[in-house]
Amino acid sequence: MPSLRPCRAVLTLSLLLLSSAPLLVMADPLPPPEGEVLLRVTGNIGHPNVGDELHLDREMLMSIPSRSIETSTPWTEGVGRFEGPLLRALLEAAGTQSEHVRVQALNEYESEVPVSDFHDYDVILAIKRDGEPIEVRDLGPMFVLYPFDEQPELLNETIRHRSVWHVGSVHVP
Ligand SMILES: Nc1nc2c(c(=O)[nH]1)N[C@H]1C(S)=C(S)[C@@H](COP(=O)(O)O)O[C@H]1N2
Ligand SMILES: [Mo]
Repeated sequence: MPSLRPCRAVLTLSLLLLSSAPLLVMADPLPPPEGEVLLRVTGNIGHPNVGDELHLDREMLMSIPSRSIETSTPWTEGVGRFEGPLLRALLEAAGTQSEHVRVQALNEYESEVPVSDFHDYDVILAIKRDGEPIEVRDLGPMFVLYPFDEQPELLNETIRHRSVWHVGSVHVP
């Protein structure tokens, strides 16, 4: 009966869509960290790996889409080659929706950063300088780095306040 064909097609299509839907919605959640936890993403996140938080060790941080930025900064000497995960990729890995995040330092300094910055600029959590880990007595273990030399308009007070050093956690409201 030809009139049944569209029904079967619709049924087949629905089954296909249903079976592939979870893949479209959920990125692979990251496994719990094995090494020392350097960063915690807390609050409203869709992909936690320890309780309701996302904990990352150095290896996991380096596995997130990253880039290398050659730049000078107001806080470091000369031009460095800084490397680390892109903040927009980190938030994607954590599964966040919010328009702002609070980047928190180990020493209690914190700053609210609009997520739009991470799409407008290649902002990274710099975790290496010239191939070497960044010591806590410098700006480490990680600091928020905007590509200052590529976009000199970033050298202003607002962006300096968002350039958190000694980052330990990111809170998603
Ligand atoms: N961990 C940490 N990060 C920080 C700060 C801080 O006190 N602690 N100060 C912020 C502020 S307010 C500014 S302006 C710059 C500091 O830049 P400056 O002191 O070299 O002007 O770093 C930002 N990042
Ligand atoms: Mo400041």
